[in-house]
Amino acid sequence: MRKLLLGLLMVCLWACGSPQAAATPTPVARSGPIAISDVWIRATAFGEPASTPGEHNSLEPGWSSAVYLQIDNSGDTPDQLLRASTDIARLVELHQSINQNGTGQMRYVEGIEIPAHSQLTLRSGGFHLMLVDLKRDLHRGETVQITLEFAQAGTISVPAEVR
Ligand SMILES: [Cu+2]
Repeated sequence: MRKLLLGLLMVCLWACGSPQAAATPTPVARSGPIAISDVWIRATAFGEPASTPGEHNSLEPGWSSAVYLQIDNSGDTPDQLLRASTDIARLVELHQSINQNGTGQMRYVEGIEIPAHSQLTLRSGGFHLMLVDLKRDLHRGETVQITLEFAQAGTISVPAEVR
């Protein structure tokens, strides 16, 4: 029985695991050694289930959502994501989700470092871009343009899929 449960768990881990665990996704944009892939935004449409505990709930007032993406740095020097912007929000902040005394919280960060020859995934429960004061609702399937600004690689504009 224990073996069967373990087997089921393994199947679930494989089937339910994040796609990021697989091969590096195809970049949607690059500048020098920095490549961006798998950019997506959490949908905000009303009536949808609340997001993961500790993460942003689209039903909360304030009209916020989060952007997740993967950054690959194939260069010999570190780079830093400094800022981001988009037409659909008044402000984009760089955030990090942290677990403080058992409760999920977020804090503002000045920049997100991507060390040389490494990849960093902005994901639920970790670093993310916070869209503050959305100008409209975000529906699954649409694409929104996000502009990223790096210390070394400069400005990179990427399409983000609303999921
Ligand atoms: Cu946040």
